Amino acid sequence: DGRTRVAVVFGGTSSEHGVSCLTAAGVVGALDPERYEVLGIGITRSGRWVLVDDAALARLEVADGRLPELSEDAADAVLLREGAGTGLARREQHGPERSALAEVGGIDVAFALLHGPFGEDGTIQGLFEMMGTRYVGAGVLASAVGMDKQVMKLVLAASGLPVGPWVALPPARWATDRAGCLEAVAALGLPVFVKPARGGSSLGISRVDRAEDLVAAVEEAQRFDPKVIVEEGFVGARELECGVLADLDGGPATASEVAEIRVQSASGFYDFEAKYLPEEQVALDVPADIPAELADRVRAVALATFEAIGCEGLARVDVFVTREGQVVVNEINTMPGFTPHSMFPRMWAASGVAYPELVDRLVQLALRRPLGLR
Ligand code: G1L
Repeated sequence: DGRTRVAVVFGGTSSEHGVSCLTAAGVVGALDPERYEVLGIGITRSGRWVLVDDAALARLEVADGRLPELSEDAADAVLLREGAGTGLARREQHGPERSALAEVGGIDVAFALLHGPFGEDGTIQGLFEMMGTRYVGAGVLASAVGMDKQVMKLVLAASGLPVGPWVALPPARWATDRAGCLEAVAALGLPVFVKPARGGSSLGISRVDRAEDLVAAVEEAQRFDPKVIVEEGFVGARELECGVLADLDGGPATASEVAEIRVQSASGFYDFEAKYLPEEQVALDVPADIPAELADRVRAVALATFEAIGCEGLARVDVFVTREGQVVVNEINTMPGFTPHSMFPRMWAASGVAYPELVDRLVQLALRRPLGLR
């Protein structure tokens, strides 16, 4: 009917299933129905791919204080033929498999709103590449680099960007050279932050203030990723964020107003609890109350970070400002929180780009993107 067909892939098997559903509701609600036809593709908690009709999309909202969730009752409508990690084991229980490639034809552009492995790590982007489907946001490589904190730091450091000291603990090294690992970590001083290398959310992260707590913290992080990264904890640093958006005409990307996260949580950092539960403990200032000179430096670092990893579409860059005033990149997030109330949309709203405009711009960017090598 002349409208652009937009597939929204959401849900997923990760801990952030509900957040993804809420994000899908935001994106779908922002797409102008006169210009866009939405095709909802859900991935249930157990990993089944299902078609989500308009009525079911409209029901994706917070009810009784609970995040939305995809129903497991829906019939399999879309299945990956070879769906590594996406519920392949359950295939037999749910009847004959059918190919996603056959059933989801005619998509002009896809949004993947999925968290963690098989979502923001480049794998679903690779699936889209192989299908010949244009998609919003970072490509395979930038997604994978942005997901892996060790590789991210290597790329940023090699590009001359300021990153804090870190030690990566791959499982084999931890298993065979524990003393070497502990020695390398000790050189970082205390406190340190111990994180799953490819976490994405804040699960499995801990702040370690005493050397004797390190092993337990590493083992906790390993529950989420066999590869762990230990980072110097910047005591007294401010946490700032900046949104980056690609240019529609292929020019240089643009950086948003800078925001600040002021944490008052017991654990002393912006953790999973602070992010999703008690609003009181974390203050979000959009824009941040900082000198214009500092905001300009943060924006410059954010744009350089976006370029360094070869990002496309959008990204949120999180930085520390040390007590000495140096801007250090903490991380780049190629799939930032993206409900209308999340930081990235709020930073762009403060910069004059409202949520529906933001979503529209992302779709238009994806439509203009050439397929294949760019
Ligand atoms: F498609 C975009 F725009 F690139 C995009 C995709 C995913 C933006 C933001 C997100 N974020 C999420 O999907 C999530 C925060 C719900 C999980 Cl990573």
